[in-house]
Amino acid sequence: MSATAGFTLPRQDERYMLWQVYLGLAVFMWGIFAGLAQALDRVLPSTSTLWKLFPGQETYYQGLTAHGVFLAIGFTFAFSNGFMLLVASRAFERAPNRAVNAASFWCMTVGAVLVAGTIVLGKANVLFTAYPPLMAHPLFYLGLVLVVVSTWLTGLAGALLYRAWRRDHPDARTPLQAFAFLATYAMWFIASLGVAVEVLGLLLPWSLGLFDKIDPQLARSLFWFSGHPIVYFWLLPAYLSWYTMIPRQVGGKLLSDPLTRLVFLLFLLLSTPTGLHHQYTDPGIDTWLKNIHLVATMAVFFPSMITAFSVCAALESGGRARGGRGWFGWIRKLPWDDPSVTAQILAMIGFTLGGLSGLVNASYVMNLVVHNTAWMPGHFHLTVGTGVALSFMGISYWLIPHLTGRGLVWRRAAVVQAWLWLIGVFTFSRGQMAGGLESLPRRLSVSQMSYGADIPAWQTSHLLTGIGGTIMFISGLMFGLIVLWTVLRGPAAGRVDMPVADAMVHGPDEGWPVLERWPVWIGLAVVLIVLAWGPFFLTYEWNMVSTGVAP
Ligand code: HAS
Ligand code: CU
Repeated sequence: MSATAGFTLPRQDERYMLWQVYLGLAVFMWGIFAGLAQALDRVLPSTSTLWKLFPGQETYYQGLTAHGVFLAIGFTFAFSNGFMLLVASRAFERAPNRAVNAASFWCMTVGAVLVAGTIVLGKANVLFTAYPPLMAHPLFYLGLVLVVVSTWLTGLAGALLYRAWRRDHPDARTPLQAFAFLATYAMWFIASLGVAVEVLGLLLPWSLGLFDKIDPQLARSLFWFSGHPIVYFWLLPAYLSWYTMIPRQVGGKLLSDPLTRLVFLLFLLLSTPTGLHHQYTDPGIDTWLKNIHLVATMAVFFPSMITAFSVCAALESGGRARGGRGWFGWIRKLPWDDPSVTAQILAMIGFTLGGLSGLVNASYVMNLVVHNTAWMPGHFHLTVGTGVALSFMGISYWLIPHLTGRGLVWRRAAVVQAWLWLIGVFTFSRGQMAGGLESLPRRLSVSQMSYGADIPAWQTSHLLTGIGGTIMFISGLMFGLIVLWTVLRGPAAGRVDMPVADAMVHGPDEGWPVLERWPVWIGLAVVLIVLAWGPFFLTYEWNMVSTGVAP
């Protein structure tokens, strides 16, 4: 029984959440289809025919835009909105404001249609970073605005829930899952202001012809203001599940409730002052400032290390409660036949390597070796492509039965699906990373490249990337079929409970009261951002001119 089993959410409210999850999953299926084209581009000898086979992807860059935007922005945001708001509503035991919840759903839907439509029509071949001077159709930018506004509305729905709940519980500790929601969406709201200014102030008016020049360097920097914290906006819903749900699913306990809160607060504080680690090689930005962002990046590594330790402890408590003995005997006793658990443990294993490769990226000197090479897709398919995506698949394996009342079909196939994803991504990322270390550029069509096709050091990389990516596609397709069949034909098994874990060593009331003081944490987050980004914006003009970047 979950702690919130007594509370039922009105069906209509749940429906908006469920449909937002469905939308995310539909976009996911389209995104992995685009991913297959990317994988085949590495191994098929030619070229133009490949891109004719995939509708809406007549060129490599159109396909790569679809792949990146659908998966990194559409799938993650929509899934997170639906899942996180459900969790927060359950934790607060209240229905969210229906109009706000509905507005979030409709903004996401209309935004997704505009973004996907412009990409498919070939009017937005700008990749997911949308760097100018590449220009997309104005409707593409408008779609992006709506998608981001949808996340703000979901955040607002959660904040309203909190306000109402606090009125009734002036002295109580916020339920942990709701706390995680608030930290995640507060972090993202502040962080997303960079990309909001970029799109509304630069890209959209420029694409409408309101001015004919744009400053690519300023646009890039505004993008990365949001672009690093966005990775934690993708990640934190998975962390919420790893901390507060997986322990219950494996029959164990969450290590410490206050420590978990501290971790989410550290992300609120440290996610945004880091963005310049994407711009180590950019001109016109002082090295000392880049190094400040480097230090903040190393600091934001820390809460993930706490997570690794805490989640391992929780898994161990579950394995031991199930009779596991000895140093490693508990691992075997984990419920590996449960696809939701297996997918998420394998996501953690993939993410461990992704996180470690992030250390390489963050280190200034090593970054110069791997920046803009195929190493990067190796890194982020282990992080967002596995730590997050495979976790979301694992979550779906209980979430869809929970919301539809239909039992999960083909459980064994679902377990195989999770393993296949890990095998696929390991093969893929091994290929990409090895290629990157041999200077293979990223964002390059291998089947169409005019040089380097015969470089021996790249051949194994292409092969592994092609094979690994294809395995990932097969796994993703299996996932889609399992979910679809569950929704359409799953046995009417009744709703499974939402898992909510109890704490092992420290309960909610043992934490410092200051953990509940949102103005303190949000204020501190803003101060850190001003310290890390203020000098950049203040000296921007002068730096550009004095270093010869701008006339
Ligand atoms: Fe990153 C580039 C640095 C995390 C995604 N990153 C990217 C890009 C993406 C991305 C998409 O400093 C490319 C953007 C583009 O298109 O240009 N990244 C880091 C660092 C971290 C990090 C230091 N990245 C992420 C996450 C992502 C993500 C999370 C998505 C979700 N990344 C960089 C840098 C660049 C970069 C540079 C720019 C490079 C360049 O030059 O362009 C850290 O936050 C990572 C911390 C993670 C860990 C792992 C903890 C492990 C855990 C699991 C434990 C396992 C258990 C299982 C419990 C320390 C929590 C046990 C199992 C049993 C069975 C017992
Ligand atoms: Cu980053």
